[in-house]
Amino acid sequence: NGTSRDRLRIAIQKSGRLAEPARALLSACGLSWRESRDKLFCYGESLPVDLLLVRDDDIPGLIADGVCDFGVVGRNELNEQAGARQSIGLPAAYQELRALGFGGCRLMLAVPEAWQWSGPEQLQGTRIATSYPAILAQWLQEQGVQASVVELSGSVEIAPKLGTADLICDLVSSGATLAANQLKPVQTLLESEAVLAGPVRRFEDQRAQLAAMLLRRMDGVLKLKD
Ligand code: PRT
Ligand code: ZN
Repeated sequence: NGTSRDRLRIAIQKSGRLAEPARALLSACGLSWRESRDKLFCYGESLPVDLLLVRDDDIPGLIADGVCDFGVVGRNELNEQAGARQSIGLPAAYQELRALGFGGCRLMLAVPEAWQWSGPEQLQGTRIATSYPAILAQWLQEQGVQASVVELSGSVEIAPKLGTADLICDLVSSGATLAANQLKPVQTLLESEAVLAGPVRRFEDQRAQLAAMLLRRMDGVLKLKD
C-alpha cells in the first residue's frame, strides 16, 4: 500500500500485558496524545505520531497492509505470522527493528510430569497442541521429527488432560500455569519479548524523518533502561 502520509501511525495493544509498557516507552520518547472518545485512535499532540489501539494478533497484519507504520508486539506473534505468510509463499512484509526489554517469556514444549524427556526425537508420532503452529512446524522440520500439530487458540495447557494432544507448545513466564496443569517445560523454541516491528519497505515521504527521529529517541530511552 503506497499511500503517502505525513503522520506516523503506531499500533499497540489496547489492553493486556504489553499495553501499559508500550505506552510508557512511547511517552518516554516524548510522544503525547489527545485521547479520542472511542479510545481506538489517539491523535499525536507533541509530534505527528498517532496510536492505534488494537489486539496484539492484528498488529503484524496492520503493518503488512500499510495501515500502520510501526507496532509494539511480542516476537512470538510477529514470528508466527511471518512464518504463516512464508508457508503460503507471501513475501516478508515486516521486520523486528528493536527488542524492547519487557514482555519477556519463552515459547516452550511442555510434557506431562511423568514423562522422562530424552530429546526432540521422542516427539516422533506425537500430537502437540499450540497457538503457534507455524513456529512449531518449522522447528519440528529443523529437528527432522514428524509430529501432528493441533492448533488451539486458547487454553492449550488443558489439551493433554482432555486427551486432544500428548504435549503442548506454549508461552511460559513464571511456569505456574504449567505446574497447575501437571506439565513440565522441557525445551525452548523461542526466547520472546516485546519488539518494535516495522515494514520491510522504506518510507518515501515525511514519515522517513519521523521514523528516524523516533528510533533515535527510542535508542536513547532503551540505553537508559539497562
Ligand atoms: O486481547 P489481545 O489479543 O491483545 O491479548 P492476548 O490475550 O492475546 O495477549 P496477552 O496480553 O496475554 O499477551 C501479549 C504478549 O505478552 C504475548 O504475545 C507475549 O509476547 C507476552 N507474554 C509475556 C505472555 C506471557 N508473558 C505469558 N505468561 N503472553 C502470555 N502468557 C501466558 C502463558 O502462556 C500462560 O498461559 O500467561 C499464562 C501465565 O504464564 P505463567 O508461566 O506465568 O503461568
Ligand atoms: Zn492476542
